Amino acid sequence: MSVAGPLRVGMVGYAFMGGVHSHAWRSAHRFFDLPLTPELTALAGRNAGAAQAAADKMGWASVETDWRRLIERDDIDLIDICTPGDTHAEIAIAALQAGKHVLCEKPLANSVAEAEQMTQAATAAAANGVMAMCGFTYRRTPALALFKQMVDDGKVGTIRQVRAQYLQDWLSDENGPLTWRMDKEKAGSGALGDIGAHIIDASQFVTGQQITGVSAIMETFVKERPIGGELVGLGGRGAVGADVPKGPVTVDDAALFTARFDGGPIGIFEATRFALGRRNALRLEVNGSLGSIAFDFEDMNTLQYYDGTDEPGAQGFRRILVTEPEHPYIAAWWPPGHGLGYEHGFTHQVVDLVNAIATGVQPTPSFADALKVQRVLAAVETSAGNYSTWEPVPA
Ligand code: SOE
Repeated sequence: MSVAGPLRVGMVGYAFMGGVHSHAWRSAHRFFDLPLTPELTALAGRNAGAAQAAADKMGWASVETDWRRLIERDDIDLIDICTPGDTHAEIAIAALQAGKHVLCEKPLANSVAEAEQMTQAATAAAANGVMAMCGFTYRRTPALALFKQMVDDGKVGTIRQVRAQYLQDWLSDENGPLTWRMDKEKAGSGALGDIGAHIIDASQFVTGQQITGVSAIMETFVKERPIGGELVGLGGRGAVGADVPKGPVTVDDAALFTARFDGGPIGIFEATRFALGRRNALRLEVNGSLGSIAFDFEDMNTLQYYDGTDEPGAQGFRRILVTEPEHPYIAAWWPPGHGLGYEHGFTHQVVDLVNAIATGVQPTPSFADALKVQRVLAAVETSAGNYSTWEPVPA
């Protein structure tokens, strides 16, 4: 266990993301040797009672009812933003200007303009050793990290095609309640920004290339939903029935687009919350001149690899069980074959962020990286609103 100095964290928000971030802050230094030991110093939430209950459950030492207090406190080094997208820019910019490191949930912002301002604040802060990182955690799933290593090692040769899907089904029930995630003002967009952002980031991460243009369609299948009712999970279960008042859904339920990358590949992307039976299928496949690699988060401890140079008659996809100590992040965990889960990506995110802060090296994905994702999101919306015309993504 590390005996390093502390990294005192203040977290804003305490729902699903707050829970998984808390787990990561609590556990990272218990498995990895870290140069700084995270301390769960304060949690901020507007409802004092609910925030205190969350802090007690998740292990936070104190509570504030205004996030600005976290930033004023001199016993806090890092602000972790786990709130809806409409608050990211204000909190992140204030924190960075006050000299606090920032970890911000994805997508970075609700608009390109906000993301640009956040990136400017991050660049200015970085000159003083203050770091900012965006939470595209799937990069830190060992199999996806191995995917990138194999592409970088030339295992697929020249990449020709990218196939990316993020399939969930928690909105399939039309009587599932209306939440902030279906409100454009709060969430920015629907499936596109929430989960499409992950596959945009993952595809740019593994290929090392940028998307240069898109042609898109988007759809909102259920245009209004019941207000209130008990939220179960993300909101798809525990439907509230047809006889309560309804409010408008102002975001997309599904977003599909084709894309071009700057190194030559073409790509096809699909983000939906209506793929009944697909609970959390983040899938990514790359086909190259020498081989193919495929990943599916519903089988997250494995990677499929097709080596086109194998001898004829012995060719076929091989299933790599990504649980060996040679694989990214695995040496700190369990013996081969025992497997990791969703939460471990967040723990690895803390590990990489803490190391970056201690060494003064910019962590990735930086706000500038997340701004590139934001530009793709904006281009998808523009194209979809314009009968799928080709929409260039500004470099
Ligand atoms: C909901 O779709 C969600 O919680 C996303 O917001 C997360 O980023 C993803 O990891 C799981 O699904």
